[in-house]
Amino acid sequence: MGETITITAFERSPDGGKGLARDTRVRWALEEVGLAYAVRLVSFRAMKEPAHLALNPFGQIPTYEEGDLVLFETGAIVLHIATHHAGLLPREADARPRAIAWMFAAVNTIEPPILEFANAKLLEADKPWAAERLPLVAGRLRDRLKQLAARLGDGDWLENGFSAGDLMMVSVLLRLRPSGILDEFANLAAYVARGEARAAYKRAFAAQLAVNKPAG
Ligand code: GTB
Repeated sequence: MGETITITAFERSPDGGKGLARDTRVRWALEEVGLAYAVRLVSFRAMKEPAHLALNPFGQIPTYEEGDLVLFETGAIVLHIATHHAGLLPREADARPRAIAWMFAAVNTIEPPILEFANAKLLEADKPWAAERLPLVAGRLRDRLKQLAARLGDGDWLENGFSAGDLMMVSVLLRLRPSGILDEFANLAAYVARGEARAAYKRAFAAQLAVNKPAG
């Protein structure tokens, strides 16, 4: 460790800097543990060129470089940061893998139905079957959110104290806010707001917004 950390992010994010692109969760993790980082901005075209494909075979952002280490996949990047720096994973033998389980739950159980829902609304809206499919997809998403909301209950975080599991889960849930579905689950909406209220999240959000701010 001690090497310069460089991540990649959209030169121009399609959301205009609302924090929905996945570099935000990596910036947030770095801010939580107090690590400085550099950002290399890439265009959509550059992401598909060999230099970037060498960093991420899927031609996506974010990537993470630290000395000889090159990583892609935000779950792996956040886990790497959390493993090497205090503040994002509990030290207790059983609490640590449980926090990591929530990271996997975020990307493997909650994010897929959110993406399916987003795709159904945005990419498939003009298909003749769209009106029939959307309620099915929304129903599957609500089922998962209901389960998550039941587990969270009136807790502040998913386990005892904020962890990388919460960082990933809040980041994943944030994408739902514009749809209104998040607000159907009052405790999940409050949970996301708690994440956004953290000083480290605010710094991460501000940094990605600064990239996307219109000139002038
Ligand atoms: N599983 C990977 C990870 O977690 O790292 C997924 C990475 C990923 O989807 N990257 C997206 C990307 O590079 C950016 S975040 N897309 C370009 C491409 O595939 O060509 C996804 C994203 C983009 C924009 C918004 N937005 O504007 O609202 C939200 C989310």
